[in-house]
Amino acid sequence: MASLLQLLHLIFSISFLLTCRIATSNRTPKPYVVYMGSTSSSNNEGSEVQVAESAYMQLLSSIIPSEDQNERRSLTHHYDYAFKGFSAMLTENEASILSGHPDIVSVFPDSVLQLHTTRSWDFLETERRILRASATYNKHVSSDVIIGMIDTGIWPECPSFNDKGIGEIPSRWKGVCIEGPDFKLSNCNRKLIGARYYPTPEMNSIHGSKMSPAAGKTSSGSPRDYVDHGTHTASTAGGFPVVNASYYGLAGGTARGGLPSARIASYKACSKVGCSSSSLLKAFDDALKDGVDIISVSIGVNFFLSNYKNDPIAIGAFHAENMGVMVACSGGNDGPFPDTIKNTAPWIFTVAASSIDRDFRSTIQLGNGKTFRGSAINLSNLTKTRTYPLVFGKDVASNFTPTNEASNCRPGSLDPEKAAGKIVVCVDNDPTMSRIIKKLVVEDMEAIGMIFISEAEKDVPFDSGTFPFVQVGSVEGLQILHYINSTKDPRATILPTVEIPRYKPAPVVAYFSSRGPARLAENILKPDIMAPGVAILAGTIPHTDEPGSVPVGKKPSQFAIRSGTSMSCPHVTGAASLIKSVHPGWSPSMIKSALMTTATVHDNMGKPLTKGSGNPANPHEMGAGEISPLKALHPGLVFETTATDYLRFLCYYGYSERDIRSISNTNFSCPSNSIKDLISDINYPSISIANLSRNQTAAKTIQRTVTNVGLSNATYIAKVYAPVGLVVDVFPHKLVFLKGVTKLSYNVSFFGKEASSGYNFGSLTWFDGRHSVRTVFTVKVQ
Ligand SMILES: *[C@@H]1O[C@H](CO)[C@@H](O)[C@H](O)[C@H]1NC(C)=O
Ligand SMILES: *[C@@H]1O[C@H](CO)[C@@H](O)[C@H](O)[C@H]1NC(C)=O
Ligand SMILES: *[C@@H]1O[C@H](CO)[C@@H](O)[C@H](O)[C@H]1NC(C)=O
Ligand SMILES: *[C@@H]1O[C@H](CO)[C@@H](O)[C@H](O)[C@H]1NC(C)=O
Ligand SMILES: *[C@@H]1O[C@H](CO)[C@@H](O)[C@H](O)[C@H]1NC(C)=O
Ligand SMILES: *[C@@H]1O[C@H](CO)[C@@H](O)[C@H](O)[C@H]1NC(C)=O
Ligand SMILES: *[C@@H]1O[C@H](CO)[C@@H](O)[C@H](O)[C@H]1NC(C)=O
Ligand SMILES: *[C@@H]1O[C@H](CO)[C@@H](O)[C@H](O)[C@H]1NC(C)=O
Ligand SMILES: CC(=O)N[C@H]1CO[C@H](CO)[C@@H](O)[C@@H]1O
Repeated sequence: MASLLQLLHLIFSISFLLTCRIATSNRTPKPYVVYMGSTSSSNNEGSEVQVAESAYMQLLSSIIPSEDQNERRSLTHHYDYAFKGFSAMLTENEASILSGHPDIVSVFPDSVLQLHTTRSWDFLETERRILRASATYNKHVSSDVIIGMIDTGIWPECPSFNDKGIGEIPSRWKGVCIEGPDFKLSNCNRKLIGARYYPTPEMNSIHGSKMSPAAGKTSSGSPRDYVDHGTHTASTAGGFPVVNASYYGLAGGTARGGLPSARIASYKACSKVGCSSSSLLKAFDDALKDGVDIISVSIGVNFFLSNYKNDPIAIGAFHAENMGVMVACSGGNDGPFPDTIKNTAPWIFTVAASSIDRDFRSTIQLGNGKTFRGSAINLSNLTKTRTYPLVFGKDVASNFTPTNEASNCRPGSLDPEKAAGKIVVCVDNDPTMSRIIKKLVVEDMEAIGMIFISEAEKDVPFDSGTFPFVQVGSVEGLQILHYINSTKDPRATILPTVEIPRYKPAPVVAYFSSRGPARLAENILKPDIMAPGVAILAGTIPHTDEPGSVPVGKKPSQFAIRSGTSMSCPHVTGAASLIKSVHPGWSPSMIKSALMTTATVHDNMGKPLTKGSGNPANPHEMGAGEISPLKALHPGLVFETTATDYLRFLCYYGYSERDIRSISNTNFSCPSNSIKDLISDINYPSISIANLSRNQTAAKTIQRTVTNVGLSNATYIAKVYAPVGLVVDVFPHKLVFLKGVTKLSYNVSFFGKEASSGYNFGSLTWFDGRHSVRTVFTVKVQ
């Protein structure tokens, strides 16, 4: 009840906030981020930082009118280590003046980014396949890979952050463990080696009045996680192995991170409400200064971005990549629609989500004895021996409510008198209202349980706590509605959830996983890769004060089951850490290439990977395929994407040479013919051509360079899979790495005269008898 009211209150406050924004005059100061490009390498010492800070202050005082100086002459954050800039309160006018300043690359509103749990906030869980694999390597890998998690903080008491058997903290580590009222220095250890926090958007600050004590606890004055997102992602990426981990008996087994020996540094930049851009940038700057090796970001913008220069994740990740630090990001949960993939800059490792070989099912038993298997994670206490009245939402509508609203169980649409004590059936033909809200509505009516008919979400179980909740697809849903129509006294019960191990087929692309192509630059194929993101078990915070989350008589679970690309991203972070620990000298792009070219495109039935509908999945859905971390340790060849490639990308994308020089702190000159089509030529481990004209008399040629990281004197032969009509040639067809030769180039030409219109998907594989180096391509034929 309390949680429903909080939620509705929040929704109201957010719309109120938006209305206020629109009404604000352009003279009201608002938070902005001012981005000034790369630091010079000498800027990284303490005294230099102070110089930078005072320079920012001067810049600020030069544009703020003198009468406002006392009030507003202050920086919320300043960035000094990997990149330059600051955040401050500015009027629209001042922001516009600043953006014309020659030292400034961009000025953008300090907007709030979202956590990439499923679109309804009801994130779900993890998988053990990869994790099991890493155990083999634990003994002889260095344990000095440091993973920086930019997220909602950490719950240090979670057993995943135990440091038993882990060696001394690497001496190169410069990070700190910052204390708070509820976070002590002793909460850090040799596993959790750093914890910082930044101002986060708060519910309190959004609507100015106090929330319930539980919500108030999401204080930003400590590195502690009060959301659970950060604890869950950190334990997936680098958690210590915990035997007998389970969620009240479900998903039981050993829970561990991709590289159990990895160190974790937590940067809390987000609350439940989201993450402010200025805090995210500060977290990136600090993580790079502290000396992390890999950064994991399960966060993204939820609005259309017109530009990389206005995206704090793209900016932070660019400078990380420049310093040899990989950044893995979730691709978002806005699927199954095309053009929804987020975090698509070429220097980001963009992760899609798949299901795993484990499923959670709950049986619905109707009064007539018929049963249906639905998808559920419930802690319900209903049994087979008793059934309850079953009703469709529209049949228990409150007065004057449109039928469609009540069928969807929207807030305010049901009559508590009619719904109490019953199992309520709800549909989902209203995508703006998430199932967690519907569940809260039905629970609030004091109903006994809920059956949710959703073709889209039927395969993504949802943790409904102790409230009996089960999902079915439209076929089963129709039969249940028929049954309700067919009898005077429809009844049903929802049986306990059971786990179905070794579920087939798996992996399957998750319906919610955002799809390519990438809006900003279609000539880079996104997402890059896919990893488990449906019903993932990992560490959590003890949910003690949310009613209904803990079964009567049990202790709060230390593990939780969550879904979202938020959960798939740390799997890739963990896999990348494993590779980094075996190949410490590899650059981020080499690690990315290794994971992409060895990814699998087959499921556990040996068939081509599919999406929820059962149709084959394509690279806009799964990128190069599902990660295969052990194979990625020996990729044979890798594609190195260099700093120059990224700068050329910025030229082709259309940035001015002046901006690119600021961003990179170099004297880089753009190629004279800088057009978007040339983006396809960036040395990336996949190929995307956004526009292949049928009329073209000559083929379109793309160049790639591979680096041999296997034995010298290897000979690779190319094999192409292309759809009928699209002619793809590789020249040369054979790559011979003689002794001393590590890099070779080849050309791939695409000729589309006979190809079918629209997207053509295929692959090019180099094979030396031992390694398969597979690159996927997408070609849009016009
Ligand atoms: C794990 O659980 C099983 C059964 O509940 C028990 O027999 C076993 O001792 C447990 N192992 C550990 C290490 O706690
Ligand atoms: C189930 O648990 C709730 C409390 O969570 C209790 O009110 C209800 O009576 C229980 N139902 C059964 C059938 O045991
Ligand atoms: C149930 O009955 C109503 C009205 O009699 C009808 O409109 C609806 O289509 C029926 N639904 C099913 C699933 O039979
Ligand atoms: C750019 O070129 C100028 C003049 O040639 C030189 O003074 C400056 O140091 C160069 N800057 C960088 C970042 O290389
Ligand atoms: C594709 O290329 C053709 C000719 O090369 C051009 O006419 C067309 O506008 C381009 N379309 C897009 C979407 O770029
Ligand atoms: C392509 O060829 C067709 C037929 O020859 C012609 O009508 C059309 O204008 C051409 N389009 C372009 C972009 O050249
Ligand atoms: C490569 O060289 C090694 C030793 O130099 C030799 O044993 C091996 O047969 C060679 N392989 C090929 C494919 O030539
Ligand atoms: C690839 O094509 C470019 C021109 O399109 C040419 O300059 C280069 O030599 C070719 N590379 C190879 C390996 O054939
Ligand atoms: C995961 C879980 O706790 N499932 C529960 C669902 O409800 C049945 C009936 O009470 C329990 O036995 C299951 O444990």
